[in-house]
Amino acid sequence: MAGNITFTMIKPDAVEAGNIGNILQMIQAGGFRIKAMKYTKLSPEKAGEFYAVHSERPFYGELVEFMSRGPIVAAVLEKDNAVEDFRTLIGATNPAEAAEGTVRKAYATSIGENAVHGSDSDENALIEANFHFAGTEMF
Ligand code: DAT
Ligand code: MG
Repeated sequence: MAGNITFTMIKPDAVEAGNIGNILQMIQAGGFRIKAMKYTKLSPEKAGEFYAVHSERPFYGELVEFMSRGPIVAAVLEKDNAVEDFRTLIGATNPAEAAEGTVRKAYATSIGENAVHGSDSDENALIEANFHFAGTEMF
């Protein structure tokens, strides 16, 4: 059965471009309820840990540098079928391939700087939510 939470980050590029409000608007219009949210900044160590699964990929260093270069908005979102529906809302990793109406189509500038994160499985959604938030910070 599909789970009902996912984890997202509004990435440094979208924060720098002033798109926090626009992206939160799309998320809420998409039917997601905010369970937890914070404005924070990842250290290079934390960014590296979060993306450890990509540590052997050629873009890992660039990814860690990008994700730690400025503040982000981290949030836990609730909706039926949250992981899959949120991946649909944000669109393909590469904005050149993202569908019309998706967050990445609207706000991502490249495959590396693609405005938002969305968990890829129910298992990872829980791991990622707990990586950023204590149980007492989720409502
Ligand atoms: P997603 O964020 O859609 O889940 P992913 O998990 O494959 O994509 O990769 C994580 C992030 O790494 C992605 O949002 C941006 C970066 N990335 C992925 N592929 C890349 C590439 N070919 N070049 C540069 N950055 C890349
Ligand atoms: Mg991913």
